[in-house]
Amino acid sequence: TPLVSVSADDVSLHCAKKMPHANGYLYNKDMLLQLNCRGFAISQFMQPEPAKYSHGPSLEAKTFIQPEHHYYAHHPGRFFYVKDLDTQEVFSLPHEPMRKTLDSFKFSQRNNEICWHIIHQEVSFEITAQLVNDAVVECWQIHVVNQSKVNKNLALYPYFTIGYQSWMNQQADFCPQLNAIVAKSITPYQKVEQYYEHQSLQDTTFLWSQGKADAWLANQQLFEGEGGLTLPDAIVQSELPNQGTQYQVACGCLQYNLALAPNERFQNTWLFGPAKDENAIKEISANFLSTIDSNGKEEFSSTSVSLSGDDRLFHYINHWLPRQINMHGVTNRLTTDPQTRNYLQDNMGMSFLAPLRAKQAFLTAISQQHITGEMPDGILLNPDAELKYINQVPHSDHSAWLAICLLCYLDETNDVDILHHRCGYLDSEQQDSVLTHLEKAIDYLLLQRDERGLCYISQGDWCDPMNMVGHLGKGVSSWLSLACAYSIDCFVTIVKNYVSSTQQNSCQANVLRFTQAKEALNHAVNQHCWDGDWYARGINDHGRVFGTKADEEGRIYLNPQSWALLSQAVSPAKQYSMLNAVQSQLLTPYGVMMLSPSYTAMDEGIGRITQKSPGVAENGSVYNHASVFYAYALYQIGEYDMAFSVLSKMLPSEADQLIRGQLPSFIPNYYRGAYHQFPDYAGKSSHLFNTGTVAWVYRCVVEELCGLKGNKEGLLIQPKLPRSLPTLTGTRNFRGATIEFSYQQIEIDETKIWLNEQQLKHPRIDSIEAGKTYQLRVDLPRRPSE
Ligand code: CEZ
Repeated sequence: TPLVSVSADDVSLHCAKKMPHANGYLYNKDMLLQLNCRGFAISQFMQPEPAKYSHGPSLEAKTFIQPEHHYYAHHPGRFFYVKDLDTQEVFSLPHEPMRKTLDSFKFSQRNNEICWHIIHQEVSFEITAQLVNDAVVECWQIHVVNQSKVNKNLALYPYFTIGYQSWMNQQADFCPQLNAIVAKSITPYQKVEQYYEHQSLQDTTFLWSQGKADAWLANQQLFEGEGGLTLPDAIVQSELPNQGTQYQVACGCLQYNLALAPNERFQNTWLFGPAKDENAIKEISANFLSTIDSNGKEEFSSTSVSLSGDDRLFHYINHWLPRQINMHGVTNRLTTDPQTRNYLQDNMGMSFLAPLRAKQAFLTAISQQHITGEMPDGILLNPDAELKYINQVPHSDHSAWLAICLLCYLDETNDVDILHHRCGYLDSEQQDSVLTHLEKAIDYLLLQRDERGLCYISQGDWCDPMNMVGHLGKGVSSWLSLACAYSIDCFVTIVKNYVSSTQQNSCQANVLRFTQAKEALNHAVNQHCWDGDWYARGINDHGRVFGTKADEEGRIYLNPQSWALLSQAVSPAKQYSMLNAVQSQLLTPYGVMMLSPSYTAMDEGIGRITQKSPGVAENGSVYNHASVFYAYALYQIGEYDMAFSVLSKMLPSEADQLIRGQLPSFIPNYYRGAYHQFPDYAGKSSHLFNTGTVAWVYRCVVEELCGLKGNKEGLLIQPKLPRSLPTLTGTRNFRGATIEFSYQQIEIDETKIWLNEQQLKHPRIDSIEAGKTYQLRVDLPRRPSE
């Protein structure tokens, strides 16, 4: 068997050791469960702020989800110890904590479940984790089958981490009425008001068993004894001691003694999660059988693309990309105050899968715009939500995303009504149409420019940690200036395509003014930020242009180059040298780095980004969100081969999967960069599946590669196949219709298009009818090889 196998239903890993961090995730709107192949788990739920019910062994910091998560021996997990009662041999599943080599191992991510299929000493174990739809609880099932020819006497012990819950109060016990281990705690607080606020918290963790266990233990220290996790005293003893805890760390461990004749099977189900109290546990367990359902249930209608052969990129696009986008849309990255640019871009992705949901989100965001036109740092999703972490730092770019994301939504849906929808403001009673909100956003951006006509960066733009370029109020961002120009372009397209001609008249003055401003922005960037072969990243408070040849570190940044293509700031001659510079300085086997060389020391004129480890995150990793901007931009200028290659590198290939260390079931936010500085680490996945990348990948695939992009009249047809793909076939769902397409590159001079066997004069399907299926065939002239 290969190390990683990919089938229509799953992505599987066949070894627990070669890719120890390989992981998968399950989600529903209220929770996220990440499971790594060896049994470690990260689980979070919303109440409504993110919270945990399975903790580390000591007090943990509360923070946002981090890349390159570190696993350690006592890391929370869901494990099953197994003891052969005849030989006394003990091993643990799926791999941790004992780390014994098992006869066969398979870890699979499926749409609705994560499972392991393990065979050891002629006993097979199938372990499945699922989320119960719309409930905050993990559902675990095991099937044990004796595959040998002799009787097997086994003891099976699920050992689920509860961990350190609270420095004020924690205790755990077995509750016979519930048939569950119940670990209660009190979330620590000091202010009286918090006592009342905390009334609704689910401070109890429970492990409920469907079948009756023979013994139990809820005391972590007693569980380990002197043997530690690799051979816990409690497992060595013949029976768990049925003991709870008082103000000690809890665990959920149950014992089942199994006497299995050949072919005999044992099965059980456990529920594990948070609850308010015993009554809640009773209810959850009583309901689980009737409610168990798929997580991330396909409530979206997705476009699928298929390619003959089992290419990983296409497999990802068909099976996992919509799921990853939906996860962002449904969980809001497990925050109650998503960063504005993330919220808008995540919902740009949702425009394809669940347009109503996307619309609602856009309106929510727009209603929080300031009357000045400024979009806030963070969108509050409920009345009690507060701006936290990075949202307390002023960033300058949020207003630029409105027109960009709305244009995509309009192209997909033609929902022109949204432009007339009236929304309020965060700080004013005034109500205006969405169209006016869009104008205000651009006006705000235009106002925030310096005497050169470049946009102030404040304490960051798209790049969060670029916080000291402009904190004194002078520094400017070339990227934001270009993004502002591109945003204007999107606005103008919105007006041209989606505003009725009568109303266009009232916008005309603004369209003209904005168009001139766009030219001025592009001009200013060319004048002040062109460095001979590429664009600099900005000019800081002290007047230093950075991201240039003069810099030893951070000489070239990717984003200004990509967005100069999008905003059409770059002339053909400049474009040539710019693309060369990107290819020669930023390209690695794992994708395009965000900047290079990575910073190795703090630069107080740039900020926190230069303090991040070199090659990590914004400091010069292959930051997929930045890469996909580049891919999208390459499609706009006709560089289809390069664009496709950038997209393909977002997933591990068979050749480099050991270096990347992850499965091809999601695109991570980055792979380590600093390719020339720290080659030993380059290519390693961050394993973080929260990323603005995926919405853009979807756009790249559907609108660009497949070339099926909506507009006011219908669907434009302009496939952008790379030379490496002689054919492409697939299905696209669009405004309720189904388009079955089939493209080929052959020896002809001009593109020919057939719709339901009729040749089309224009590359467009007009007046598409919902419910209908269309057959689209396109013959494309094969381009000579380069
Ligand atoms: O966070 C992302 C942000 O969610 O970084 C992107 C930005 O555009 C996204 O909105 C680029 O900066 O250092 C920080 O403060 C950053 O905020 C990071 O945490 C970064 C992480 O990769 C988390 O996703």
